[in-house]
Amino acid sequence: MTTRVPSERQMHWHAYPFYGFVHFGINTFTDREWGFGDEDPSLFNPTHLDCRQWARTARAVGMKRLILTAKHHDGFCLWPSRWTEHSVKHSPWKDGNGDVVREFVDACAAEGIEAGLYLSPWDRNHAAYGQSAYIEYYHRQMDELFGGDYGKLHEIWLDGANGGDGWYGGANERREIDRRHYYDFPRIIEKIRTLQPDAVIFSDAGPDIRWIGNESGTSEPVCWGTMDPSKIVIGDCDTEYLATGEEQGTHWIPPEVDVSIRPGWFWHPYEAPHSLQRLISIWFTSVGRGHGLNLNIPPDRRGLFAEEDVLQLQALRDAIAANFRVDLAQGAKIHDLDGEHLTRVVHLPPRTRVNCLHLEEDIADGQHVASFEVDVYVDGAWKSVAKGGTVGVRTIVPFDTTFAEALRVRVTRAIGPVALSRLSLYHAPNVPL
Ligand code: FUL
Repeated sequence: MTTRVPSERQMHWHAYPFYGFVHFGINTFTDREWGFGDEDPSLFNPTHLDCRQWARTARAVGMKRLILTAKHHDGFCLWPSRWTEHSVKHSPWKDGNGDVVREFVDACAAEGIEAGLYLSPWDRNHAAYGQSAYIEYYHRQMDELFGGDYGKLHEIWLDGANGGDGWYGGANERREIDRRHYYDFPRIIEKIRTLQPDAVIFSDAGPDIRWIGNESGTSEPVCWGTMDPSKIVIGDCDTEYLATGEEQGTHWIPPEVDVSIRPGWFWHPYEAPHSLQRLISIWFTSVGRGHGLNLNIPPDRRGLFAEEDVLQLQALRDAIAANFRVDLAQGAKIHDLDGEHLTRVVHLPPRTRVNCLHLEEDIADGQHVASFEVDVYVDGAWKSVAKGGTVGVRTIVPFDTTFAEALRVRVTRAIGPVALSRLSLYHAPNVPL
């Protein structure tokens, strides 16, 4: 079987492209983004931790999944791991008897959303980091988290960062690793497959989903779900390659856009959520291009999503819903023209206002459209309104509002037979500026 088409696991992931990241941990209390690893666990003390509020918010805004940082680079564990003292068990929260991961997975289950976990390979607390003993420690932690005690997980997030310096059990030094071999990612991936066969695995190079190559929520109009993972070293990769994928790539490894609702990944008292306009733009360059949108909402020191973040998420949900209320192509007369590639024409009532086109390819056999153009028929002539790149799972193309009596999509280059499975047309009030 060819690997240039999505697996069942990936098809499930494609069906639910909007989900949330939850960066929470010792950094929430120290006001840092990358904790050094020497933080005192007693600093971890959320006053009103309520994972149910996270999950309820996520469900209400249409997110299908949440992914929690069980351990970030500082090494502090949000569950009482047997294998380290650097965890919630030495915090005042619930007198050291609490388990955030447990509360998190229970809350997701109660709200009917999927749970995923981030377990940072880089660990600035662990004395053996850089040696093989640390890798065994990482595997023991995977056994704890993924082995079944916390139920079924749907996404495992493998981070590639490594900044070198750290506390490392008091050594307080720089530790460079061989990024190509040290973690032995193939072994880690094999273990996750065994323990959590339904989970999609994220890393720079997949195996199921890849990084888009930036953390600002942007993407390129030409982006292939296919790539060649052997060209990527996790944590040291060509971000331009990740952004476009590769037309003739050997594997289907579609991108996830990970971005925070605020400037930082962790909560900081002086930061505020992005504007609604920016969030709308992010939605269009992620979900609107067929990618996953993993939107981070950092709980505050109470252990709650901040009110202003929740309001912004609701505003985003409403803005997007308003866009796609009426499909103007529904019930319209549509015909295809023969030619080297497909041209599809949609006939509209005179003076129909349009500004947004939604296309999808049937990806069961992979994606084939490499470029297309969009024209409208108005005042007796065809007028070009947009040029597009790949279509794939989904591409939603906003353009300047115009009257149209007809609209046509001309595929201008394709790498295989084109099967457009959806063409919808909107007059959307909330498009990127
Ligand atoms: C990066 C990390 O270094 C950031 O802190 C954050 O967790 C982001 C999602 O991934 O690699």
